[in-house]
Amino acid sequence: MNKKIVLGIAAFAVLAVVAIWFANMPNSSVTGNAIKTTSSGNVKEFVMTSFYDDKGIWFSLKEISVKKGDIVRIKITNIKGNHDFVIDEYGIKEITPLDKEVVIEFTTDEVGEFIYYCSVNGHRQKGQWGTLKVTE
Ligand SMILES: [Cu+2]
Repeated sequence: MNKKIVLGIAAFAVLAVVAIWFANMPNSSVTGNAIKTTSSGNVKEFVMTSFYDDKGIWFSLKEISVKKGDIVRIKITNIKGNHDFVIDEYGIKEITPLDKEVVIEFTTDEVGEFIYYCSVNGHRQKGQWGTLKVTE
C-alpha cells in the first residue's frame, strides 16, 4: 500500500516538473507571424558589397531574381565609401556603415522590376543601382 502511494506521489512530481518545464519554454509553440521561422515562404538570401573604384560606384550584385512571396534577405557590407540601400517601392532606406554587415529583409508581394540604389548624392548616376526582379 505505502509503496503504491509513494510511487503515485513520485509520478505526480515528475509530471508536475515536466508541466512546469513546458510552461517555461520560450515561445516554442507560438504560431504568430514570425517571418524568419516560417516554412511556407522561401527565404532567398543574397550577399553583396557596396564600394567605389576608378570606374564608378557599385553594388556588387547588379540583379536579384526572386519569386513573388519569397522572403528576401540581403546582406550588405559597405567596404569603401559612404552608402545606403534604398528600394522606394518597399519603403526601404538603410544606411550601411563602413565594414559592417547590414541585413535587410522583406517579403515580395508584387510581380515586377524594382530598382535598388544608393541615395547618396550622385552615386546612383555613377552606377550604384541594381534590379530586383520578382516573377510569379
Ligand atoms: Cu553610395
